Amino acid sequence: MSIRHELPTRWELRAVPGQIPGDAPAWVADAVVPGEVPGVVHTDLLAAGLIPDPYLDENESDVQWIARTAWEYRTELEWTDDGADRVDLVCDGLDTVATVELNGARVASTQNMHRSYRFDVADVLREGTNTVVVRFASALEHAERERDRLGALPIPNTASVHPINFVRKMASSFGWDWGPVLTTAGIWRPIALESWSVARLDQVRPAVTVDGDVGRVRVALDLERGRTPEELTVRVGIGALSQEVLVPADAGAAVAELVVPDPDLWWPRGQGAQPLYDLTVTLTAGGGSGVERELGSWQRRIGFRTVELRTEPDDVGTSFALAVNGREIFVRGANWIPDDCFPSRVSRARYRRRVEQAVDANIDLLRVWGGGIYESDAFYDACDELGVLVWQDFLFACAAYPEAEPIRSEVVAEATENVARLMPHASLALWNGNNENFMGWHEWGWPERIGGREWGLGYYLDLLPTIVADVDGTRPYWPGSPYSGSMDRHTADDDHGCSHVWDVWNTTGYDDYRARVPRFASEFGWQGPPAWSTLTRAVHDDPLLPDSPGALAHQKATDGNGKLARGLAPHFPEPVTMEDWHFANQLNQSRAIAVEIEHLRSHRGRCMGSIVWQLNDCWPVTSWAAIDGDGRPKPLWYTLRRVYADHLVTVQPRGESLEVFLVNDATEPWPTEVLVQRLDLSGTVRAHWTVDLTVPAGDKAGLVVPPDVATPEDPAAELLVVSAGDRRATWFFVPDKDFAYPVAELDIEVLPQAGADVVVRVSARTFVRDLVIFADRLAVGATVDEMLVTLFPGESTELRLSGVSQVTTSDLVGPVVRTANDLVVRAAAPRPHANVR
Ligand code: BMA
Repeated sequence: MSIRHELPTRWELRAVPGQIPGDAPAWVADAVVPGEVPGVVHTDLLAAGLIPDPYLDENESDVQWIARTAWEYRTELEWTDDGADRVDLVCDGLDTVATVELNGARVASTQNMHRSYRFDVADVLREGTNTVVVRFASALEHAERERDRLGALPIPNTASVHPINFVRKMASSFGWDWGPVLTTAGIWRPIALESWSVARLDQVRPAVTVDGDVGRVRVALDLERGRTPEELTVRVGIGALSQEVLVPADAGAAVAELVVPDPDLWWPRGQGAQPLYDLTVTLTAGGGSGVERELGSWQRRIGFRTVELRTEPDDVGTSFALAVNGREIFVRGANWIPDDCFPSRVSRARYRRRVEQAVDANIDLLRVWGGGIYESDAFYDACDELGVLVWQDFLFACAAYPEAEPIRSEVVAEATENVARLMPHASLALWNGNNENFMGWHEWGWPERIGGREWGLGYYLDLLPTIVADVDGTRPYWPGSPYSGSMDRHTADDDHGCSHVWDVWNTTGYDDYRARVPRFASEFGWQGPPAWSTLTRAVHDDPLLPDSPGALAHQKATDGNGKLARGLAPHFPEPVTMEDWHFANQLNQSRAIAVEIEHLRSHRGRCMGSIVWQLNDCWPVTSWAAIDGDGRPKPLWYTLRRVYADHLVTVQPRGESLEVFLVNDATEPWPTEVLVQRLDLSGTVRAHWTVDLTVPAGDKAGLVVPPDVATPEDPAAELLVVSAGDRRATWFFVPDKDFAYPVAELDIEVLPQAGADVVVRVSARTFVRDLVIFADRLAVGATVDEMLVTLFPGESTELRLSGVSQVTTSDLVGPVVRTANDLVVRAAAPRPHANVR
């Protein structure tokens, strides 16, 4: 039986003498601190109190020396020979350029964070006490040496200055336009000794397919043999079904197939249920002689579903749509980045929580972006259970990559391993070759800089699709995000394949989202600051301003604040105070993304997906995220929940007209009465129109609003309100800054408490738009169930606050309670808070 013996979790960590840079603090030479495994150097030094928290203020710059230091992890382990044929040291993840020594003998050297390693150490392991040393060289300097040896290739010009493309390590750890430069090292995933005899299960690859009413699981597996060749038995089972295969003594692989009649199908959330089946594989010896010995076993949960990427020529260009169990779905997705700069501290519970937050915002797909990592199984487990499809990038982002050795072999090893590792997950829907590297070629002037050299194209068009087909064979592959289906066609061609829409944020402003109709938008985003309590936990500038030093250290985008200001100016008056800057930019972020997603969904059919940049953050920062680095939802998160709901009502300008679109992404038809009203700010109906209709499942309906309803008498003081069942959409004829907002008058009442939550009733005496209660300003752990509520005079809403008690109405004033009104009408008035400038 294969037995796993975890290594101690407590190691000793020290810097390697002679490999400490001149700018390191003096204590580094002598310090020996506890090294937590799994873990990394930064978190160990932080736990030991030797470095400041790099997430706070400008501390990031004080810890840069760590990346140019070599680090040694050392531990002792007791070993008693258990008579096994083999004892392997199994490293699930080493970050990154490491040598491994056991009792002074070098057993291995590694240079890839994205794969695991297994070394036969039986010969060097001793009875009694053994010493394990893992020494990490500077990955940054390794990358620089490889760059110098092979010749530089383009890197992400706006995101990092380091040669991320010359070492197989999480690219964003070298800095990104939302992330700090915290290039760490360490034993970032579990490490153990594994003893086994006769044979062990190596790679197990379950290919799950559905054929009519029949599910099939074809399990291909590789075996590693020990000293004595023996005939073996592989048994594959799901519940009462099982299949046995005899493996001859000289064979190193086997295939077993299970046929499951009438399996319950796995669906993404909103489309059906997520039934998962336990699949077990056991390996035994001695079956023939009657004394069967179990050598090893493997269990995973699988789901039965088909997934296709449909890219067909059509009258527009080339479609791009995911179909699950034959049903094309409009993807309501978000991009996922590493949830922490140090992924070793992302627990199973934190993964689960974050995926739940995605689900609660009606997200049905997460794209694991190529500058991060192949996530831990805990992430994909949560996605399997909660019905979130996963689009997984291979780890190539915004750079040209060498195809020379040893990088090429590392790419083969990591891709093969991760395609196999992630195969059991029903949620995994698509493998994608790279992030924006084709944009680099078509839009960032790479051809001139690269000349005739290799730059990764061979990976994306040849190597990676071959690995996906050979190892898995059930999942679609697409070469890049974005990619229009051919290198001869410009990446920015919206009529073909998937697109990234970034010109809008970078330059043109969000009204321009409506100028482009991609077939599938796999990235678009708008920045906003993190929650106030997150920002003020991380940045202690006094005064705190958008461009005070600590705040700027938490804004990594090129000219990020300039883009925020230019993106705000067409919509809101220039903010006077920091508090207004914060709220205005959070609100503007929500507005921008609502414009794009409602636009994309109104083109359902031609466009079949929206993946907003980005769901999460890896630290507290002003970024495109909907959930900030402390896990708090920004106003954008509430907007995503609304615009990604199964039923969407939206008003869209089309030519000279206004059109109401009803989009139904549920599985049942949507019969509804649509009421379109033009109202003034007192709530008086100036014109109205009603229609009864049924929107089929997976479809949309468009209704041109009659001109008398669509045409305001006073554009600055009227709006359209469209109601369909419990859905309501608004259309304003002028931007906020030109709207005749009244001073918001609200009656706020804290209702008698029932249970732990506090319920607040807000009644409007005037028209108010985008009412928000910032619960985190009442208590750092507090949350609110809804944001951005629009009310007419006489209307009220009840908001539920969790994680806070003892709220009184005197707490519920600015800046806890905000509305769009007060950004506009009070912009010129004298303010009690610190000025922005
Ligand atoms: C996209 C992503 C990231 C980047 C984001 C925001 O290009 O692929 O590279 O962080 O834009 O600029």
